[in-house]
Amino acid sequence: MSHFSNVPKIQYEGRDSKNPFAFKHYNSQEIVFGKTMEEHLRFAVAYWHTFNASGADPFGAGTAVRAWDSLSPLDRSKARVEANFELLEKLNVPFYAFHDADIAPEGATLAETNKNLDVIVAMLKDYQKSTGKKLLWNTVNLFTNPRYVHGASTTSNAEVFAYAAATLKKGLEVGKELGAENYVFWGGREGYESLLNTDLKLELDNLGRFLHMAVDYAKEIGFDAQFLIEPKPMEPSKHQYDFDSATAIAFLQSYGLKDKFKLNIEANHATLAGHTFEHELRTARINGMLGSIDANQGDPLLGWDTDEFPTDLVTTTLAMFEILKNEGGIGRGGVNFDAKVRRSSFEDEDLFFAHIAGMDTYARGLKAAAKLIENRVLDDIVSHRYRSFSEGIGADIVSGKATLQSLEAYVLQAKPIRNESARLEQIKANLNDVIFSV
Ligand code: XLS
Ligand code: CA
Ligand code: CA
Repeated sequence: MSHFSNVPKIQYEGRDSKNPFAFKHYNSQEIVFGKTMEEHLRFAVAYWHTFNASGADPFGAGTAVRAWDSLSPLDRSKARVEANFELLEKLNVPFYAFHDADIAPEGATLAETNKNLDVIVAMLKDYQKSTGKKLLWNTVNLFTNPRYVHGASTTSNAEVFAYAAATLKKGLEVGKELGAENYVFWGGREGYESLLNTDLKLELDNLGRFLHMAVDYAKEIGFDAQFLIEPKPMEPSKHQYDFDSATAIAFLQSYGLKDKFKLNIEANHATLAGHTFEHELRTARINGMLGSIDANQGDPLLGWDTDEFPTDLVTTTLAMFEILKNEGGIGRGGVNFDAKVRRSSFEDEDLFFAHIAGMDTYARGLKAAAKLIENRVLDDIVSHRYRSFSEGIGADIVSGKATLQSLEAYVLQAKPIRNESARLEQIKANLNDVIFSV
């Protein structure tokens, strides 16, 4: 059954097209920097925002009008499966991503929940087979149900830890059944509100235990997805343990998990942490931990996680720069649109216009990033800026030959220090020229 009969298959028509149902920049088979756009970008649709979100906010009810609204819970889940594959097909998006709670209704018991999941997972599997679409990642929702009031693996209640672990077990089985490329851990309630009543050490140790259990069980059942931690500093918790890339990497290292995980970096979470998206990506990349991205953007005037579709060309260019510089590019990861249409964009067509906008913005970012690298626009600036470390005293520092004594002796006989301008305004203008030339 068609859920979006008004929407045609979206094709690439080029930058001069006036057709709103067309890509102006995303041309899946076009070769950029040695690979097709499709291979570089590995786009995914986020189930929760696209098929479950209603547009409700803390001050008002949902506005979205969807064909499945009036159905019973299980039928609604089935209709969303059909809608998912129709949308993926029409948008030419190869992947999707979900939480367990997005795809099937939660039952009164774990057994009932798992039974509902089995029905929908079987349906998803059939659709994957007939359409060739794939699961970029799945995860389990350990934050919506009131049982997670004190956290999931970092709760003060061992019964809740057990429930979360049982839910995770099923999530890994579902991921295996559907051939997920990755499995995501986002710790929405893994954090604390006040240290006055918190055993910080026990909570962090338990988080480590939980992740080790996941690694062990995945190995046991032969689920070979890449495991990803998704950092976020706050919201819903006041302080979340996977605060940002650097914090998550240090945690994984301390708990002996670094070689089992990579990071899923979300743009809006980076800004909530007081960083740019490219800062988070660069930190992950230079540590060999860049796994996948959640492509969205926040609103600079609002301090919360608005999950807007990405339309900022500077950000997508710098994000794609990091991905192109990453060994193996995005690898098994992808560009997942963890983004929701605005409350005022409540019609079905908006789901398509929003994804077209995001895909075109990433396609342009990819082209601009490739040009930045091919023309060594930033690389030459950076290597010139740090050239003092390639010769003389700088080379001695980098090679480890220099000591405090040798550096003191050098300074005592050296000429006065001469610094150079960083030329940032000029560089930003060059960046604009590259972005607007593609
Ligand atoms: C919420 C997160 C969440 C994760 C998956 O802010 O972005 O949706 O991506 O649990
Ligand atoms: Ca996310
Ligand atoms: Ca978010």
